[in-house]
Amino acid sequence: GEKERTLGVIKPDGFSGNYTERIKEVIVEYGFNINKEMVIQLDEELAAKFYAEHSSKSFFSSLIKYMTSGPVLVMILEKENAVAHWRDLIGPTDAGKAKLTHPQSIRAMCGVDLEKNCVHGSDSHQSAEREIAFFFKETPSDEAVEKHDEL
Ligand code: YYY
Ligand code: MG
Repeated sequence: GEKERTLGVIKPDGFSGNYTERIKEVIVEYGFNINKEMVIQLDEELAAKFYAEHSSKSFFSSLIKYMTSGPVLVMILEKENAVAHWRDLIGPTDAGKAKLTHPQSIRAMCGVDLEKNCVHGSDSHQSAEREIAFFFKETPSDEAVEKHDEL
Protein backbone atom coordinates (compact mmCIF):
# COMPACT_ATOMS: atom_id res chain seq x y z
CA GLY A 1 0.00 0.00 0.00
CA GLU A 2 0.93 3.61 -0.24
CA LYS A 3 2.90 5.32 2.48
CA GLU A 4 1.61 8.39 4.21
CA ARG A 5 3.33 10.95 6.42
CA THR A 6 2.22 12.58 9.61
CA LEU A 7 3.72 15.02 12.07
CA GLY A 8 4.57 13.82 15.56
CA VAL A 9 5.70 16.20 18.30
CA ILE A 10 7.01 15.29 21.73
CA LYS A 11 5.89 18.26 23.81
CA PRO A 12 8.08 20.00 26.43
CA ASP A 13 7.25 17.83 29.45
CA GLY A 14 7.63 14.63 27.42
CA PHE A 15 10.97 15.77 26.04
CA SER A 16 12.40 17.07 29.33
CA GLY A 17 10.94 14.09 31.22
CA ASN A 18 13.14 11.74 29.22
CA TYR A 19 10.27 9.94 27.49
CA THR A 20 11.83 10.40 24.07
CA GLU A 21 13.66 7.06 23.83
CA ARG A 22 10.64 5.05 25.03
CA ILE A 23 8.33 6.90 22.61
CA LYS A 24 10.74 6.29 19.73
CA GLU A 25 10.85 2.57 20.60
CA VAL A 26 7.06 2.46 20.36
CA ILE A 27 7.15 4.38 17.07
CA VAL A 28 9.58 1.88 15.53
CA GLU A 29 7.74 -1.11 17.07
CA TYR A 30 4.58 0.00 15.27
CA GLY A 31 6.33 0.14 11.90
CA PHE A 32 6.77 3.87 11.47
CA ASN A 33 9.86 5.24 9.84
CA ILE A 34 11.19 8.46 11.39
CA ASN A 35 12.03 10.37 8.21
CA LYS A 36 13.24 13.57 9.80
CA GLU A 37 13.51 14.93 13.30
CA MET A 38 14.44 18.22 14.87
CA VAL A 39 14.63 19.66 18.36
CA ILE A 40 13.27 23.18 18.52
CA GLN A 41 12.40 25.71 21.19
CA LEU A 42 9.13 27.31 20.08
CA ASP A 43 8.61 30.99 20.75
CA GLU A 44 5.14 32.41 21.33
CA GLU A 45 4.70 33.45 17.72
CA LEU A 46 5.57 30.03 16.31
CA ALA A 47 3.47 28.14 18.86
CA ALA A 48 0.51 30.44 18.20
CA LYS A 49 0.85 29.87 14.44
CA PHE A 50 1.04 26.12 14.91
CA TYR A 51 -2.14 26.12 17.03
CA ALA A 52 -3.88 28.94 15.09
CA GLU A 53 -7.08 26.86 14.78
CA HIS A 54 -7.48 27.14 18.58
CA SER A 55 -6.71 30.86 18.90
CA SER A 56 -10.23 31.76 20.03
CA LYS A 57 -10.44 29.03 22.67
CA SER A 58 -10.28 29.74 26.39
CA PHE A 59 -7.33 27.37 26.83
CA PHE A 60 -5.22 29.02 24.09
CA SER A 61 -2.89 31.22 26.20
CA SER A 62 -2.27 28.40 28.66
CA LEU A 63 -1.55 26.02 25.75
CA ILE A 64 0.97 28.47 24.26
CA LYS A 65 2.66 28.85 27.65
CA TYR A 66 2.95 25.06 27.91
CA MET A 67 4.23 24.62 24.36
CA THR A 68 6.94 27.28 24.87
CA SER A 69 8.01 26.01 28.31
CA GLY A 70 10.93 24.01 26.88
CA PRO A 71 12.24 22.37 23.70
CA VAL A 72 10.08 19.97 21.70
CA LEU A 73 11.06 17.13 19.35
CA VAL A 74 9.35 17.35 15.97
CA MET A 75 9.28 14.26 13.74
CA ILE A 76 8.04 13.26 10.30
CA LEU A 77 6.57 9.76 10.74
CA GLU A 78 5.95 7.56 7.70
CA LYS A 79 4.00 4.35 7.14
CA GLU A 80 0.75 3.21 5.55
CA ASN A 81 -2.14 5.12 7.14
CA ALA A 82 0.31 7.09 9.25
CA VAL A 83 -2.16 9.82 10.27
CA ALA A 84 -4.82 7.47 11.68
CA HIS A 85 -2.31 5.00 13.15
CA TRP A 86 -0.37 7.72 14.98
CA ARG A 87 -3.61 9.19 16.40
CA ASP A 88 -4.56 5.66 17.59
CA LEU A 89 -1.17 5.18 19.16
CA ILE A 90 -1.12 8.49 21.05
CA GLY A 91 -4.67 8.03 22.40
CA PRO A 92 -7.30 10.58 23.47
CA THR A 93 -6.51 14.27 23.98
CA ASP A 94 -7.14 14.10 27.73
CA ALA A 95 -4.19 12.13 29.10
CA GLY A 96 -6.06 11.66 32.38
CA LYS A 97 -8.84 9.86 30.53
CA ALA A 98 -6.32 8.02 28.37
CA LYS A 99 -4.89 6.39 31.50
CA LEU A 100 -8.34 4.89 32.16
CA THR A 101 -9.60 4.08 28.67
CA HIS A 102 -6.40 3.63 26.62
CA PRO A 103 -3.74 2.50 29.10
CA GLN A 104 -1.40 1.33 26.31
CA SER A 105 -1.41 4.72 24.58
CA ILE A 106 1.51 7.14 24.58
CA ARG A 107 -0.54 9.86 26.26
CA ALA A 108 -1.41 7.40 29.04
CA MET A 109 2.28 6.61 29.42
CA CYS A 110 3.66 10.13 29.67
CA GLY A 111 0.81 12.65 29.69
CA VAL A 112 -0.69 14.32 32.74
CA ASP A 113 -4.03 15.91 31.87
CA LEU A 114 -6.07 17.56 29.11
CA GLU A 115 -3.43 20.20 28.46
CA LYS A 116 -0.18 18.43 29.31
CA ASN A 117 -0.72 15.45 27.07
CA CYS A 118 2.89 14.91 26.07
CA VAL A 119 2.53 14.43 22.30
CA HIS A 120 0.93 15.87 19.19
CA GLY A 121 -0.40 14.11 16.12
CA SER A 122 -1.85 15.65 12.96
CA ASP A 123 -5.61 15.12 12.69
CA SER A 124 -5.89 14.61 8.91
CA HIS A 125 -3.78 14.06 5.78
CA GLN A 126 -4.11 17.76 4.91
CA SER A 127 -3.13 18.95 8.38
CA ALA A 128 -0.17 16.57 8.30
CA GLU A 129 1.20 18.01 5.07
CA ARG A 130 0.58 21.58 6.29
CA GLU A 131 2.25 20.92 9.65
CA ILE A 132 5.23 19.14 8.04
CA ALA A 133 5.74 22.12 5.72
CA PHE A 134 5.44 24.44 8.73
CA PHE A 135 8.45 22.86 10.45
CA PHE A 136 10.53 21.43 7.62
CA LYS A 137 11.57 23.29 4.53
CA GLU A 138 11.66 20.60 1.91
CA THR A 139 13.10 20.47 -1.55
CA PRO A 140 10.41 19.13 -3.90
CA SER A 141 10.38 15.31 -3.94
CA ASP A 142 10.99 13.47 -7.21
CA GLU A 143 7.36 12.42 -7.13
CA ALA A 144 6.18 16.02 -6.87
CA VAL A 145 8.47 17.02 -9.71
CA GLU A 146 7.12 14.17 -11.86
CA LYS A 147 3.52 15.13 -11.10
CA HIS A 148 4.30 18.72 -11.96
CA ASP A 149 5.85 17.66 -15.27
CA GLU A 150 2.69 15.75 -16.19
CA LEU A 151 0.50 18.85 -15.90
O1 YYY B 1 -5.50 17.10 18.41
P1 YYY B 1 -5.36 17.02 19.91
O2 YYY B 1 -4.02 17.45 20.39
O3 YYY B 1 -5.75 15.68 20.46
O4 YYY B 1 -6.43 18.04 20.55
P2 YYY B 1 -6.94 19.44 20.01
O5 YYY B 1 -8.41 19.48 20.26
O6 YYY B 1 -6.48 19.71 18.62
O7 YYY B 1 -6.28 20.49 21.01
C1 YYY B 1 -4.93 20.88 20.84
C2 YYY B 1 -4.26 20.90 22.19
O8 YYY B 1 -4.86 21.90 23.01
C3 YYY B 1 -4.40 19.60 22.98
O9 YYY B 1 -3.42 18.67 22.64
C4 YYY B 1 -4.28 20.08 24.40
C5 YYY B 1 -4.88 21.48 24.38
N1 YYY B 1 -6.26 21.50 24.88
C6 YYY B 1 -6.50 22.04 26.13
O10 YYY B 1 -5.57 22.45 26.82
N2 YYY B 1 -7.78 22.09 26.60
C7 YYY B 1 -8.82 21.66 25.86
N3 YYY B 1 -10.06 21.72 26.34
C8 YYY B 1 -8.57 21.10 24.58
C9 YYY B 1 -7.28 21.04 24.12
MG1 MG C 1 -5.53 18.68 17.14
